[in-house]
Amino acid sequence: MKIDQITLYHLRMPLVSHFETSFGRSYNRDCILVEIAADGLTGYGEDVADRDPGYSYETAGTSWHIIEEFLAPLMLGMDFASPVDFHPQFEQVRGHLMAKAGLEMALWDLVGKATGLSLRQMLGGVHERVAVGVSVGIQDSPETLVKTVEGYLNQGYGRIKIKIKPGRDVAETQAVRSAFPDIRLQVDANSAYSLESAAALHPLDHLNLLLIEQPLFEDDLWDHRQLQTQFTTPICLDESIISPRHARQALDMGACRVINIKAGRVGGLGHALAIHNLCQDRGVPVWCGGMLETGVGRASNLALASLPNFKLPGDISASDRYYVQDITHERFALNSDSTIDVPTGPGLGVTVDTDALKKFTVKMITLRA
Ligand code: OSB
Ligand code: MG
Repeated sequence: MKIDQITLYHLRMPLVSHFETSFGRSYNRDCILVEIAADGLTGYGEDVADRDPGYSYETAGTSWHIIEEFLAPLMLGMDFASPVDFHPQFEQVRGHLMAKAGLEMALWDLVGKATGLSLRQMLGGVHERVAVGVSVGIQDSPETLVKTVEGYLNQGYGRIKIKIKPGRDVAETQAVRSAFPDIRLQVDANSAYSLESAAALHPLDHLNLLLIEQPLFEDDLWDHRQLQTQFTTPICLDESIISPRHARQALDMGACRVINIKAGRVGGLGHALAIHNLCQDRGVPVWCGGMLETGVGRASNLALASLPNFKLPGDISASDRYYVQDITHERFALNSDSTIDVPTGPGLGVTVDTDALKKFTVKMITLRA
């Protein structure tokens, strides 16, 4: 399929409630929706770079620049037989994995629409519904956190993740664990600790957590290995795993026992699939992370999480946990067994609501071959 047009939409969508992590508090969520056209068909992808460089160095602004100046000029006029042909063509542009992943997702959607296959079928997913949980931001106090968690448990979420940061970690996690002794619980520090300051987290090792996510800095693979030797709870890496090579190296050195896979973080679904396969071969469980996606990115996450080695519930909550109004006509709802159905239509299996798209677009550009 020969790509003849690429349109970028910088979106800013109000969140149902603010979301606070160790790197800050957000009331809105920005991203770039990518629309590509070929053979009279349109494919959509979500570039998950946010407004601020808090989770990673990439922002909606850097993505815009890299796509407009470098990636789109390469992609326009290119002929793709399969989405797995994407990555080798863009290796001359270093890094900027979220920008690449947005374009690549749009290509999977486009090829799916051309062939009639759903993304789940193209990736080799085996489940029709996937187990999900909810990621709970830092709250004002342990008491409010317990109340917020209770609300999500009442909605039917079977796995809770709480965000932590230095000084807002052990008391919070203990409060949730004593209020709900049997729930599936995990924590995420988003790189807020050093090997030294992470000593404060030792009490967490006795709270029966599923995992401790990304305690140390993104480029501290070796220190994560040192920390893992001190904890019986599995360490899970998110930010540190930016490619299949990083996944292999992390497993080789024992830096983690679980991997959170986000297609956006690793440059796209092709690399996400490669990391899944590597972990499966090594008996290492993975789960699907989230970036507060719109319906477009959520559809992609659901398809990815339907692969067999996604052994732990994903950060893929129902649409109403994030947005009153989404940019897709489809909304995703939680089933009573804490699962969400994987879309079945061609490609991502979602349709874009053009009125909502207009409403949330702060900037737009169309590029042609
Ligand atoms: O670290 O997993 C993370 C949201 C934005 C950036 C990073 C992270 C998150 C989440 C939310 O934890 C997951 C979701 O529900 O989409
Ligand atoms: Mg994380």
